Amino acid sequence: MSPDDALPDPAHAGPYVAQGLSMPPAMDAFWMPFTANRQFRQSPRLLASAEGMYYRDVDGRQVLDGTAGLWCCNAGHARPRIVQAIAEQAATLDFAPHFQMGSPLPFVLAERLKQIAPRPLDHVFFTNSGSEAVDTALKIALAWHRARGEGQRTRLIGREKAYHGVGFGGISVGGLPNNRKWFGPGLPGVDHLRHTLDIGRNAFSRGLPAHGVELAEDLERLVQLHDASTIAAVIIEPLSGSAGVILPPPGYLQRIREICDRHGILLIFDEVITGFGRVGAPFAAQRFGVVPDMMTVAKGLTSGCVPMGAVFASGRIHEAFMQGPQGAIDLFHGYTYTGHPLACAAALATLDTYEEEGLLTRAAELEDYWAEGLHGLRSSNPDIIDIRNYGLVGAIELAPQEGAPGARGYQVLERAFRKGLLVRVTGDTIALSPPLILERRHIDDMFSMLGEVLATL
Ligand code: PXG
Ligand code: PLP
Repeated sequence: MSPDDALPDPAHAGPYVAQGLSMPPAMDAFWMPFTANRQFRQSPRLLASAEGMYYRDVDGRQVLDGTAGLWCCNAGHARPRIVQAIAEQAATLDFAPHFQMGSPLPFVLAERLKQIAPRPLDHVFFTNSGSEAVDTALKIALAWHRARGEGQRTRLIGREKAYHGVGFGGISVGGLPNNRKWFGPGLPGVDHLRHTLDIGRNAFSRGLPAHGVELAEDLERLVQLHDASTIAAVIIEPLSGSAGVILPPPGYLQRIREICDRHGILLIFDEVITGFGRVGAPFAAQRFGVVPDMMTVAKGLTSGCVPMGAVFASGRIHEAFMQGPQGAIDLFHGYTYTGHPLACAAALATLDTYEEEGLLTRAAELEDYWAEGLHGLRSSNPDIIDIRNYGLVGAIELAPQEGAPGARGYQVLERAFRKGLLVRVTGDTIALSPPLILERRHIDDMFSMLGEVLATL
C-alpha cells in the first residue's frame, strides 16, 4: 500500500462511524431482534466500539466480552489484518455477481476452508448467515435424494431444544417452542429426536455428561415409525448453544452416525456455533471424531466482521449433482450475496489470524483452566442448579424464580453489563463463549465479576 492509499482515520470517517459514539437521537424505528423492545428503550445497553477482548459502551465504559459478540467474534475485535482486508476489498471490488459469473475470492476461500475441514467435506456453498446455511443444507439433502432416484425421502429430523436459525426450514427442524409456535405449521413431515439435557442425572458434570448415550436410539424409534425410505436427513448441533449449552454424552454422536449410515439417511452437523475453534479443534466434528455428510457454519467464519455462512458438502453429495448435461444448472439455489467479496476478504483474513495465533486449537489449551473457574462459581449462589462446560463454552443454570421464569437470568445480564461484563442469557441460563484470544487474566476477571453478580441475586 502506498501512503496515498492509507486507510481513512476512523475519526474522519464521517457520520456513520461518529454516530456510534453517542446515544442515537431517536430509538423508535429499529425493531430489535429477539428483544423486549419496550423494556430495552427504557434502559438501553449500547455498545459503541470494540478492540481485542473489550467493548466500550456509549458512555465510554469498558465491557469485557464474555460472549464473542453473539458467539461469533472468535478472533476478538478490530483485528488489524481483518479490518484492513475489508477496507481494501471494498475499494477494489465491492460486489460481483456469482450466478453464471464469478470473481476470484470465493474460489480461493473455498479451497482454503477445505484444508481445515474434516475430510471428505471438500465442497463449499456460501450463504450470508447461519439461518441461510441451514435452509441451504436441508434443500441440498432433499435434492440429493431426488437426484439419485429417491425423491420420496422428504422427511427431515431435528431435535428438541435445537436452534437452527429462523428460516422456515430452520424453525421447522428446530426445537425451541417460542421460535415455532407463532409461525404456523412449518415444513411438513418433520420430526424431532429427544434432547440430551438431563440435569437430574448429570448436574455439574465437567465436560461431557456421563449419562444419556441411549438417547441416540431415539433415531431408531423414528426410523421404525416413519420408515427409513421416507427420511432424507438428520440435522444436529454437535452441542446446542442457544438453548443453553446442551452437551452430547460420549458416544452419542457416533451412534447417530451409525444409525444414519445403516438407513441411508444423511447427517448434517450444524456447526454455526461450534465451528472455528470454539471447542478446541477447527470443527466439533474433528473433536468428537464423527464426520457428517454436510456441515453448516457462519459466525466464526469471518469472526463476525461481515455476515457470511457456508455449507460444507462431501464429495459424495456434490458428485450426484454433477451428472446432468454440462450446460445444465446443477443446483437451483443461491443468494444475491453468495460469495460476497467483502465477506470473502474478511474470512480469508480471519483464517490467517486464526492460523498465526493458533486460535483454532487454543480452546483445548485453556479448557481446564476455564472449567476450574466456571465450576468455582457454584458456591456463589444457592439457586445454581447446574454448570456445564466444553471447550471455551460455559453455562450456568439458575432455578427459575417462582412465577417469573427468566427474571433471574435477565437480572444477571443487566447487572453484569453494568459491572463491565457481557454475558448471554436464555431464560435462566447464563451462557459464556469468549473470544478465543482471551488470556487467563480475562478468565479470572470474568468469573470474578460474574461471581459478584450471582451473589447479589
Ligand atoms: N444454527 C445454529 C446452531 C446457531 O447457533 C444459527 C444456526 C443461525 O445463524 P444466524 O447467522 O442466522 O443467526 C445459529 C445462530 C443465542 C444466539 O442467543 C445464538 C445464535 C444466534 C443468535 C443468538 O445463543 N445462533
Ligand atoms: N425478493 C426479490 C424480489 C428478489 O429479487 C430477490 C433477489 O433477487 C430476493 C427476494 C432474494 O434476495 P437475496 O438473493 O438477497 O436472498
